[in-house]
Amino acid sequence: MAEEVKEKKKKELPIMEVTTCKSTQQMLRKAAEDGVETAFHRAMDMKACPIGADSACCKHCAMGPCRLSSKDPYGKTGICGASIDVIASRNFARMVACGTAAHTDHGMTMLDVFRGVVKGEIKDYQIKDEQKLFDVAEGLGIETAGREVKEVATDLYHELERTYTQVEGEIPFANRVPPKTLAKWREAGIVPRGAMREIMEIMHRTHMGVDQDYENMVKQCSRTALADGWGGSMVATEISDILFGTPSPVLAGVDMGCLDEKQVNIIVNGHEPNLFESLIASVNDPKLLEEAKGAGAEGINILGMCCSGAEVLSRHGVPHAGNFMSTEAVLITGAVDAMAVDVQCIMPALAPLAECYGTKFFTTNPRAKMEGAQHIEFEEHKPRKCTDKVVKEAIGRFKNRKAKIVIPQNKSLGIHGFSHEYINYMLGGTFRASYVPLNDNIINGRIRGVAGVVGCTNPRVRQDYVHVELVKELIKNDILVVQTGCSQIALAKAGLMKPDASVLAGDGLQEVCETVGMPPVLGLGSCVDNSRILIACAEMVKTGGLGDSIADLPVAGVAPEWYSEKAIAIGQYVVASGIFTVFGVTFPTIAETKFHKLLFDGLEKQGFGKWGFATDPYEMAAMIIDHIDKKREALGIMGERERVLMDMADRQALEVEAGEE
Ligand code: NFS
Ligand code: SF4
Repeated sequence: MAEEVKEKKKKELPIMEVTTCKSTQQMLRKAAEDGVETAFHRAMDMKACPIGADSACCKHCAMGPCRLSSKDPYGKTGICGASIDVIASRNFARMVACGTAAHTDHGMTMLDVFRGVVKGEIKDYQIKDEQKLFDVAEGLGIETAGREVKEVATDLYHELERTYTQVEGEIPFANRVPPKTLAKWREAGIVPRGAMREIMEIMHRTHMGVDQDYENMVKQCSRTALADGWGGSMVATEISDILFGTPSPVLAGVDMGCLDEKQVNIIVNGHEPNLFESLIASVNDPKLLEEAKGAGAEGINILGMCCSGAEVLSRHGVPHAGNFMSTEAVLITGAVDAMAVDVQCIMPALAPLAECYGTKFFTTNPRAKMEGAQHIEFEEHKPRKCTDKVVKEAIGRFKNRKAKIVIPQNKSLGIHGFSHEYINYMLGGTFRASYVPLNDNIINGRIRGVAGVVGCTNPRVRQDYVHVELVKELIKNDILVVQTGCSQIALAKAGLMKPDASVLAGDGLQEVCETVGMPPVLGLGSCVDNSRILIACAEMVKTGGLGDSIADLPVAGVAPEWYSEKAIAIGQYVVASGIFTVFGVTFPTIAETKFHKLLFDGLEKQGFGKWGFATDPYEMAAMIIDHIDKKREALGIMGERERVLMDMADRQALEVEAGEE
């Protein structure tokens, strides 16, 4: 054992190569001193399985597991006779199903809270945004004139529940889809029924011996993924806005410098805003504040991580400590008194790591327990019971801090909280809120197009590097960038959420940003808030001048450092909605296969979007710019636009800069 440890120490983690996040770099150096390891270390020690990476293996039954050859994918089949296309499409479908399940279960939880509030059973949350409640209800054809909030909310609850449960017919928000896009879906038979039904069907179809046709399987992937994007995720966003408030721009700090040694530091890591909202109430309780002061603290400092962090950052300006690949690093500061987690993207490594630093670590959701963590169940009916306990435990740890505390002094202030409603208002003004100015600026070429840059970070690529370089390249080429999730946090740390970051934009985009006073990169919130991007796209089509379906728009999506199955579900609904979507890191297909060609080419020919893949940020940018120009060309708005790409000298200068420290 001791020898094994020594063995590991010999292989030193090349810190500068694995992350560009300054705080994470500093904490990785501390990790070496403290003798702890992180996912970066484990990724160095464990090579990704090449057959798995190509999705060329199947363990769906006990005749297998079977593995095909990546080099000669059609050279053999599984024992049952499954070809590479059957195996890879089935694996892909299960990723879509799992990602969709994650988002829709979260959305349904929000809807459960909403129902409890409407019925008066849950008293700790209220309907905060009545205007939004009425807007959403009206959009779904629910009568609002002269009716009480409670009546409208009850109808809305019942209507939205169909998103999950209905066994036939189209989900409610299908009515937000531009008519031509919806017609395309109807023609292909992919308008989703309830998410439960679609996920069930995928699980059935991916069982051995059911759907053995990759094209048919991809249809069900689209249908299920659409039940996420225009269903579960959209409901999560809309209901969270109704309950907790629709975001509008707010100045907030991001990065580990937001930790404060003199205060009790509590981090929430996860995805469901209700836990966070209750913690906010707890830390504002004078009794608990008194208790913290009694323990010698100046106050209680709460910070977010990952996606629920991105939501409260957007809604309330709560500081954010970092993205997915910093969740371990932040514990290494020793400054975190308690970390409470709920669901999704919580590394199992966190509990033992927290123990090394004496940080109290709590799971809170009945769905997500963890060995080595203390479970304090969060109940929607008595949310404060859980979050008050977390605060008290954190105060206890503050009093008995033993770990050495090192807080990286990096903190970026930026503007967050751009909802699709706010974009409307910001560009159009109070009295003529609309997307007309956005469309006009795209048509006149000041804005070349819009890219949604979203998704995770992944220890297989240099943390934040691809996000940041890609976004810089895009805005330089006058592409307005909208962001969510861990990607938004990467760019916030890099300082691009400030209005004065518009100096990095091309002349056209810069002019628009300066006129409106907005940054060239707009943070929209968490990953379920990608639904805000869909709604914005639908608005752009409705506003006119940019074609009559989402597939006509000069827009693109990209998840440059993705890791999660949720990302695959998102990618598939973005593609099915008509948008070109580029992924980095790795892609679970083999390029010469029919299944791959369908995803990367065939779908576009059928009138949908398509997938793209690249690992280099400049290559990604070039692909996106080309695609946007192709769409502009087709719309007849190309004008005199020209591409400004980094030349070789620029890139070499950059690499030198990155290599030194
Ligand atoms: Ni999205 Fe959020 Fe981050 Fe990726 Fe995970 S936190 S839901 S999955 S890693 S962006
Ligand atoms: Fe092998 Fe077919 Fe069973 Fe998969 S379903 S493990 S390919 S025999």
